[in-house]
Amino acid sequence: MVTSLSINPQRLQADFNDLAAIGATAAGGVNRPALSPAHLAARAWFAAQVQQAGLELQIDGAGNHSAMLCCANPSAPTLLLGSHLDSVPDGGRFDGALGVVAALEVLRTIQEAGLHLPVHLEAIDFTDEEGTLVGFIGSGTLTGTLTAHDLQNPRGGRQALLAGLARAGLSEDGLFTARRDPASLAGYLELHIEQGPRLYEAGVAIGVVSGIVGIASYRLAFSGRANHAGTTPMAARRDAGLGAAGFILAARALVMEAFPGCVANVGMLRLDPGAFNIIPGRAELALECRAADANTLERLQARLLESAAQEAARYGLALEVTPVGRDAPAPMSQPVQQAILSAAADLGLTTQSMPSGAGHDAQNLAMVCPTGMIFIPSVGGISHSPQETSRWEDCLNGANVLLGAALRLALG
Ligand code: HGY
Ligand code: MN
Ligand code: MN
Repeated sequence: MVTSLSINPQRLQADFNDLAAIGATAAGGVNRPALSPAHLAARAWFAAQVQQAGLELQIDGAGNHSAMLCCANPSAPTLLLGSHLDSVPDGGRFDGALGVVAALEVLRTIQEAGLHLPVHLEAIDFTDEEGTLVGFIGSGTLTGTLTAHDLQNPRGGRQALLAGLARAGLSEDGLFTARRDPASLAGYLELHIEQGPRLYEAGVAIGVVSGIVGIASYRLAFSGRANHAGTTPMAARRDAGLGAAGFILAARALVMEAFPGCVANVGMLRLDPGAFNIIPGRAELALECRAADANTLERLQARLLESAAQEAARYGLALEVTPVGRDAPAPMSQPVQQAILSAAADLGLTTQSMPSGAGHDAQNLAMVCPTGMIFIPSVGGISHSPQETSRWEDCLNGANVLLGAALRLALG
């Protein structure tokens, strides 16, 4: 077993720091929404790193960028390692980026060691993991879980999607050429920060992900009547803002009382026309809810929409509900989890099996090939924020576990 191999820490850190400077924000994070100029600059940087490493660069119809380390057998399957270079608006430096630079570093380490594996290795950066545009464009098209219908009314709006595709030189039809034959995939491994507090609080080095939550997204709109804020009696108002406010509080109460382990979030609220002296006639909300299994997610979605309808009725409002995305929950492969556990044990690292409350490209890859995720601690559990950070020692441990698990899966 090739257990003496380890990644080059200086090279990984140099890559990570160079990448963190692309789309860097004054607050210490990154702002690289999918297919934005900053994201495309990050991809150009990645492409240059791939070529500088003497690896083959591959870009598919969905814009997924890959480094390829091919084995001697052209018809061998491919073991995918990777994550995503796009970020949420004003996000952190580690979410996605760590997994991509670690995957590239694993390929370089194996190439330098002159190891000849029976599978191709691929380090991939998936398009739009964060759902700024649609959600999982890259992994969804590669696995066939994303359809043309999903592009008609996406989370980020159709115009933003079309603008992003144009900026990146991609086409809607071209996206679907990224589809892979599942038989061509030996598996998928992703290193990622936990984005929650559990590993950090428990003092555990490595999280072995057991499963990834399902996510359902909706755009809600409460409609009442815009009117004069000064002359309209309080009892005579049809204030859309009240429907929104009532729903946000009711959603929180519902999840905390009846759906332990689940979450619901209203991450965007817009009141129109939006003036001091006009009663809002319309309130638009971005709603997302998450659950570890499909049945619970179905029940949660239904109860939340019921609650929204009750708040609309309470304040004499109309309610429009538009589904804008749904990603199924996914269990992780037992053999891949075992490979991660063995790789961590070889390094004397503590491990903890845990579900992922965050969505990941791995939940799509799990539909078509053996898939697993490696978590490392997030300091204070903070993520999707410029304050997101992880200790560098943990990042190195994660990259070496990624290397060890990849070798186990490749060599069997
Ligand atoms: O939203 C998520 O859970 C992930 O960070 N994309
Ligand atoms: Mn991520
Ligand atoms: Mn994220």
